[in-house]
Amino acid sequence: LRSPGREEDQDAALRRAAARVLLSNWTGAATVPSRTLYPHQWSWDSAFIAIGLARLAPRRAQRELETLLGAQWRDGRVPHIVFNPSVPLDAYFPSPDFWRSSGAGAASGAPADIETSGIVQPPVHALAAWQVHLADPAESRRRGFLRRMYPRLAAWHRYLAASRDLGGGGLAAVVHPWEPGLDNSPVWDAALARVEPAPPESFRRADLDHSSAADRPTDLDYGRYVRLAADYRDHGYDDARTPHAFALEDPCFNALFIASEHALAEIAAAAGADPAPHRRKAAEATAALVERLWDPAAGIFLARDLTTGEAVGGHSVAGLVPLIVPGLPETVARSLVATAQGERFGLGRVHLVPSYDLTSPEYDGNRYWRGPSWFNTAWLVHRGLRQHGADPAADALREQALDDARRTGFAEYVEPHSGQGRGIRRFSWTAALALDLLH
Ligand code: 9YW
Repeated sequence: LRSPGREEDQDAALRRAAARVLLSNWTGAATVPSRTLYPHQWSWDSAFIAIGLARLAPRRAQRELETLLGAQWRDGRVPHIVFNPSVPLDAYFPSPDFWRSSGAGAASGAPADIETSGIVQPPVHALAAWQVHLADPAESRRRGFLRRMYPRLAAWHRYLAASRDLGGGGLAAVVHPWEPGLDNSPVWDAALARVEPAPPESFRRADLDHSSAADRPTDLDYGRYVRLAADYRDHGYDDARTPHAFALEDPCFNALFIASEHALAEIAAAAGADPAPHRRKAAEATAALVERLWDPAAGIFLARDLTTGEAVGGHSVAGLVPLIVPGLPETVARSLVATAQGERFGLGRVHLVPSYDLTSPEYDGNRYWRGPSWFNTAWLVHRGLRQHGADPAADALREQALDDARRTGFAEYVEPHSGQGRGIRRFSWTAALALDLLH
């Protein structure tokens, strides 16, 4: 057993180490997920990073979100990557010359002076902005942080609620496997199999310069990612005009939308606007989430493929994330906790929360989102467990996340059974979320 004094020392050392990662990954206006593998600004990474930075340097956390929202398109979309112009084009693929956002034309309203991608990532931003505000409300008010963020965050949510409701049922669809943030999850396999891959010689993967091929998506996955992104680009990133070959409603993406919509209500009230429309939208989207994606027999939320109209059968950590939704029916929450603790996710018996069903033949404990445990989804499940009163399970998950972050040098993900680090190290959101959990 660790003695209390020793525990304090360890926590202080971890806090210093996490701070060092964030400081060294700061570029002057934002934080890169990793200096080597991901040398630009990523959308949902920045939201998680801001949540951790708020514990360290609240003003810098505000800057992180301001920089991201500064690259917002006129249609409201927040791009999944904001490119750093001083990084060489071949450092990351797909690069600005692939996305061609600044030349995308007046209709999409992409900024003319900043290069971005054209797809999105999960909307964690309002949730992050509210936490950043709460970390230092006086400084936030002095800088007019919420007043400046509110219209941008509201436009981002309107884009998702209007242009992305491709199923017409009140949920937002993702149109590329990079959008839900769980790139190569087995959940996308069947939908992706219908996509004709771009020829392998038409692109060069920069990710393999920095990470082991066995831990990354395959070349065939990449061919399909490239095809889908190119089709969207060639239709001017116009959601109504693009014949989306890939369109799904993802439970994690929509749960984060709902949690953020609740935060947006708080932000609206603090910024002198009316919170009521946001509370209404959050309640409607919660009802839609349960009605369209909850599978009571499986005890988990399932993605819905809008091409076939069918639920996608696999058990992914994305299906547990709705635990963070305030006002989720208690029976649903209880069933989710039981699923997390059952044989498919082994909560409390393996490291963190595996990204995919441990009992499935598709499970691969090393390969990215096909099994490994990630710190952002562990942080979300931790938050959900707390919210629903499962404190012993939340405490254990918190302890383990701190331990795994320390042991692995802030790995990108870990193998669930051994707890060994996988992917890159000094990964920003791992450090940031450790800082938040330490608080
Ligand atoms: C890629 C930056 C991003 C994360 C995603 C993760 C990965 C990009 O890295 O995607 O090149 O594969 O899947 O969730 O935001 O950390």
